[in-house]
Amino acid sequence: PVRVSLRARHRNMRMKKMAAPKSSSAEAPSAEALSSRLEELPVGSDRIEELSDTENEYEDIGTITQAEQAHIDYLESVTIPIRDEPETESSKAQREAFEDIRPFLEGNPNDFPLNIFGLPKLQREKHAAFLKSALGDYPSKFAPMDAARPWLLYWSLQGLTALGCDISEYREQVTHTFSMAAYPTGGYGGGYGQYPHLAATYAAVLSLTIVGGTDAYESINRRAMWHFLGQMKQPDGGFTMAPGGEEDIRGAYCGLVVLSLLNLPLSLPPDAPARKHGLTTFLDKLGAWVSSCQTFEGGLSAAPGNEAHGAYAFCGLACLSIMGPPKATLPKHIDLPRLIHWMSYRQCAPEGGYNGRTNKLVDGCYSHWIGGCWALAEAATGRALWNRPALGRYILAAAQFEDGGLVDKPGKRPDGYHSCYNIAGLSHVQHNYVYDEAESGAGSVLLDAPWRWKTQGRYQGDVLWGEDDVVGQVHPIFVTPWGAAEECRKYFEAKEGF
Ligand code: FPP
Ligand code: K
Repeated sequence: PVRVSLRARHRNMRMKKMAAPKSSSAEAPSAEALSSRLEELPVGSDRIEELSDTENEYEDIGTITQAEQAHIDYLESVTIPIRDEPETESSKAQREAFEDIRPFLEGNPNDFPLNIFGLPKLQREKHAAFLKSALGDYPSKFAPMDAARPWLLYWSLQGLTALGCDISEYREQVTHTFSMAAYPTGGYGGGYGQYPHLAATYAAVLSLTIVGGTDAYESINRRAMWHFLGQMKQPDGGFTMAPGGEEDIRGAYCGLVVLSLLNLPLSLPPDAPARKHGLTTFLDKLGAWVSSCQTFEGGLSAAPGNEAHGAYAFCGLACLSIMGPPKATLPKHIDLPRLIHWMSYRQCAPEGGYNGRTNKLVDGCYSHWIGGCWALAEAATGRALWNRPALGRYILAAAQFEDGGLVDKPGKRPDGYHSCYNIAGLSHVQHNYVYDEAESGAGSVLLDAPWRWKTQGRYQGDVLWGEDDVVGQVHPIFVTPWGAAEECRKYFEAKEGF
């Protein structure tokens, strides 16, 4: 393997303020010089090469904490995976992406204020301002996003609450927006008059859950929702995303989220087409259907026969974790050793963030899609195999956009999606959740597994973030602020019938 050494330049940045470089000749090699040296390395060789020797560049600052040392050790130990002989589009993209990311791992190109570990601080105010700007009216260039409006609201609301912002001022507007997007025969579309879709429905129900309150809850037509979901349930056990639409694992997850949050009956409505095929409940054949999405790689795909992908893995694991205790449903339907193997290989070195699938690039959104899988897998296996500080480091150092909002990777523009899921990922890194059988779930036995999670303090390993960089707790299944989903479910449990 070609080994490159990343120096803990974050720490050096801090030193720089205190002590000038010894001489200008000791300046760190430029990024261009580094990449040309990387080019010169014999491809596929097993030579170990130290590329960036900036160790003696600055005065030492003396004592460093254990956490700082762990950070430095990490930077110095990471190895770029073997580069295969043939240059391919993927290998080229990987190399170019790494060169874009590298300066952010080694330094602080955005000139953000640094935390005590030498990493950029969480730019809370800037991100909040960015997310707030996505609530309200949109400029005309947003027209192609019209069908995704529920998502825009959800990403902003979820991101803002995780940043600690009070979103109650949006409650009325959000309730009004979704009362217009509700389809008369059930479910939500992107806006007034649009056909219903399970993704829009998921984002709408979660948004209403986040703002909470009787008006928001009561704006949901649960009886019509039950009928709509009954139309989505397929004879083979899965769910389509829309009437006549594609059947994929998003449907299985979104469908169960809505059933569980709104405490809807598990039996299929009388008019559900799947009844003609002998199915009687929403759970019939579902575990086996999700199981058939696990691929030879160990991850889960959108539908049987497709490629394993992080976003679909989360949907599948979360769906199973709604069906019952993860300790029971995951081993029953998933080959866990294979899954864990695949998940652990999604964490990119030396970037620290996750990619979504084999041979693809790190992207901040997988901080949630894969990062969020670990608590679920851990509830089933008792073990997690991920480097939480490394992911936190990618998010803080490489995924924060200079002017606010978070990104896929340096060089990309921020958006609500990447902001929401980077922040959720940071939350998964920082907080522990455990599934507790003894924890009183919801009063009802219907899909009560998601209500048995409890928070269990902060990550106890080496941290790279200070108090200022800690985001809020997020429900591991619903991806809503801790407590909001519980409120919603309780409200509907207290109601008789629809
Ligand atoms: C690959 O895109 C991405 C997908 C194939 C789908 C991802 C799906 C989601 C993010 C959402 C699913 C969840 C719900 C709840 C609806 P790409 O090829 O651009 O990215 P890649 O190179 O990282 O794979
Ligand atoms: K992508």
